[in-house]
Amino acid sequence: MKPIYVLNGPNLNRLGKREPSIYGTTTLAEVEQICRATAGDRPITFHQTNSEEKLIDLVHEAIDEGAGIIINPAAFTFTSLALLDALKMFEGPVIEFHISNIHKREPIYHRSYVSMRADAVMAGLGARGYATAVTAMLAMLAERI
Ligand code: CA2
Repeated sequence: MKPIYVLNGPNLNRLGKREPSIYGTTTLAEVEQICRATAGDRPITFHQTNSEEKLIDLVHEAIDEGAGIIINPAAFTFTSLALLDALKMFEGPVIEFHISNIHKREPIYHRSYVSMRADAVMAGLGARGYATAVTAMLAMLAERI
């Protein structure tokens, strides 16, 4: 069975350690456990990188090996046409995920390039919302069979 790729962009390795009022106290290691527990038999390929190049390489890997992508692109959401181009090459479902509600924040956080490809966009559910994203992805994959 092909895995769901859960990809996380820059600074999310600090999750749970900084700005708990915005991002909460759950760490990225805990997020990974939550995703795996929620996915059941469906494998999860989980990564975080601070590098735009590495994030694009991971999307390329998912193009060859992944069933679906859940991506929290962090700041690359608002800057990276290269990431958008890579995601456009992926044929399966894509969920754009943000821990915080980006639309409640400053205007620079309102225009997402990734949303131009994403099949669904989730924001503001906190770190535990990753479980909701995995559940939604499982349903999206089941509908495709
Ligand atoms: O809410 C989200 O998930 C974000 O994608 C997180 C990004 C931010 O640039 C987006 O606007 C929204 C990254 C925020 C900075 O990273 C931190 C991670 C943990 C703790 C503090 C900051």
